[in-house]
Amino acid sequence: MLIQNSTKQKLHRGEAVYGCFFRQAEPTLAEFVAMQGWDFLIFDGEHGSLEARDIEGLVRASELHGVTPIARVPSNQAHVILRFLDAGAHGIHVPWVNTATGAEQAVVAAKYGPRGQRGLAGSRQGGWGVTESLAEFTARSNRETMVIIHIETAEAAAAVEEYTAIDDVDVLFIGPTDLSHSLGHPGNPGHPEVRKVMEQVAEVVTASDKTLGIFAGSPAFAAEWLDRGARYFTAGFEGLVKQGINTYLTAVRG
Ligand code: 3PY
Ligand code: MG
Repeated sequence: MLIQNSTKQKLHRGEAVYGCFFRQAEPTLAEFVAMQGWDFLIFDGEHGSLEARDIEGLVRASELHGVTPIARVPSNQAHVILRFLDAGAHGIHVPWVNTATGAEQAVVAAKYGPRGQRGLAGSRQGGWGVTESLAEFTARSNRETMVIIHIETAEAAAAVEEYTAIDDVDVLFIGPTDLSHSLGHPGNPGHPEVRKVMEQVAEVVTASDKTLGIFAGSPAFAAEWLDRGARYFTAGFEGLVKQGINTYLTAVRG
């Protein structure tokens, strides 16, 4: 299968995209989740135990239903990013890069030359060299692979202007939970100080050519940030299941 990133295409058309974090090493469950109509799924190798070897089956489940498979990698180290992308992910979420230099390192690890230095071999992402030549694949992969960088510490938020200058970063993504912790209000992203920093980040990103992304566990929060210019939204699988179960049990028990 030739990698084609429908989420990236939608963002280029200015459309909003919606995805879901997923951290179970269960391709069948991932397939069911993919069938619900998401633009993308993010397989979580940070706050989850997913390894590159788990990603392959999850990517297949996603591709089967035209949903963009993205991996949240545990760090920006080149050998880590390489394994998640080679397993077939169409993009990476990179958490906890607190400097623009760290973000640039992630881009270099994710892209082939001349932009980057990703290690080249016939891997799953490139159809093992069967579907097209490696030369064609490197160009395609550079075009289709997305890089999403988290802004989730006070240090990163203060440097956001520098992040907007990095070529080939597609999305600058606010992580409200880590940011709340970093700003001294753990687990309270609604605190006015946290809100203020998120709004400052949003202003800088929306004035640049990068897409603003944010974790939005509720439709109301997503709608508010759509108005603020965000176009890349994520929710979490467990949070949505919890809401569904609570709504059901509350209704049936009166
Ligand atoms: C955060 O809120 O810290 C995130 O990383 C969202 O996924
Ligand atoms: Mg985070």
